[in-house]
Amino acid sequence: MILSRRALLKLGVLGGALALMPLAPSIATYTADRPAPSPRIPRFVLPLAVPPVLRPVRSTATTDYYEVTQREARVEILPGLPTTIWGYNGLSPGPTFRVRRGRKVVVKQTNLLPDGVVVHQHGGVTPPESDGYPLDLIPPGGSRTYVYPNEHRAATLWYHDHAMDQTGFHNYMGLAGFYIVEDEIDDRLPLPKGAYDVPLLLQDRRFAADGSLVFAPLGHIAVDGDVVLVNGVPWPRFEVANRKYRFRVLNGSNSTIFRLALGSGQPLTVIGTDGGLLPAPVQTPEIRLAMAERVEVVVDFSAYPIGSRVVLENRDGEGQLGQIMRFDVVRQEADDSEVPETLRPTERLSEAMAVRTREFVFGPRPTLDANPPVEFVINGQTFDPNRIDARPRLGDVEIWRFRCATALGLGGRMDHPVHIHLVSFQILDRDGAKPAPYEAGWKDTVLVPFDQEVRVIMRFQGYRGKYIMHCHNLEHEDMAMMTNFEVV
Ligand SMILES: [Cu+2]
Repeated sequence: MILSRRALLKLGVLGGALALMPLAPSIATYTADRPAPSPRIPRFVLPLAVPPVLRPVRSTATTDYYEVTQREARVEILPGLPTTIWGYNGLSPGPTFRVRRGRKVVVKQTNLLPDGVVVHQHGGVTPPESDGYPLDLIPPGGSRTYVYPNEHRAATLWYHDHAMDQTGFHNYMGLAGFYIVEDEIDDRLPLPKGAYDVPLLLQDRRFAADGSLVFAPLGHIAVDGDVVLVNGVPWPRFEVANRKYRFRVLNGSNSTIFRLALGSGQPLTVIGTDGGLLPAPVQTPEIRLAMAERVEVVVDFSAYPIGSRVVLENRDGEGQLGQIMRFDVVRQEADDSEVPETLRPTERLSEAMAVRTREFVFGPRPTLDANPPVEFVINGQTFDPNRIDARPRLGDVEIWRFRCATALGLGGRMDHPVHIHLVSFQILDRDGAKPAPYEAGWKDTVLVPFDQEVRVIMRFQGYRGKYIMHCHNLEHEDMAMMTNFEVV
């Protein structure tokens, strides 16, 4: 059994004094110190992998049934070195769900891992019993059936582990995959489809000399890797035709924010956000993508001669973290796809529709009980499964205002990507100013920078019941930066 990080803190075994501790029999290393650099490997050599689409085990007129087994697997991520991962069906990323809006999906998840797990469909409108509440653990050897009505408009959702106190480690070990909802509005648009519609899961990781994963939640504040993985492949190259591609980009890192840009200087054409297509495409030179956020972009490679190489950069990354992957334009192809001027009609929620405003202040708070001496709190409190901090009524529109607390300079620059389960929201403003145009669509996760106040507006619809809101820096989340709300 793996002790939770908070339990270890209470026992006083974590902190600077602890150098190395094997976590769950020798599958990975947990270190409280700054670890050695990962083995150096050449970039842009390995081909991009695209996760396989999962097929249902059976289907009826209304429902598709799937089965997934969570298990350990030994894979080759760094050339010539074995890495133990935890994967859905032994894969990381897990297999991709591609489902239809309105068609019910039932997933039987079986846990063959040594630790209790929870599956959350991130961004979904899901009944509370299937939403993946952190305490609804599937024990080792057990299984649980999740029911997804798929009432969500077409969007790039994802599924990942959400186990209490262990979400960071479980995700780091590989428990994440795409869940793509499709509908007739998306079908009718002439956007790139099929092999030209490619999901890209971005993650940073750290490896020991023997290839095993190194999990280093420095001061329980952040896990920062020194290898960038795209769909589980370090710095891949992707051979493309000189035509348009749709990329569904997900930041699946524990704690790392990316700032995406093309090395060629070509702007990115943003067509969608967390919750689906924008009303109209937006051009932008770069995109800040925090943990759990998704952005859909179209890149037109017809601007480049055959033989061109275009690097997807991370403008926030130093050294080799400044590069993510490379597109090699290798062949000529006809292109009948287009980016239309209007994508999807979107209802704008206005302040006048809101019946109330709630305020949430994200910690840290100083404490003498932990090392480093901070607690990760929301409105001054760590998570308590029995405490409900907000009770919005079904159908109501509310404004939630987010800001960060700074305490004694501790975590003075700590940003928090805030994720609200069940609902999609729109960003009203950042410090009173409109958000970037590429953030103007439906969202379920919003970055709240340490020095900024962010207001979001949403309608509580779908289901009554208990859901959570939390920081999606998974280390903060595991330090109990979560709160319950109940839709009544
Ligand atoms: Cu946080």
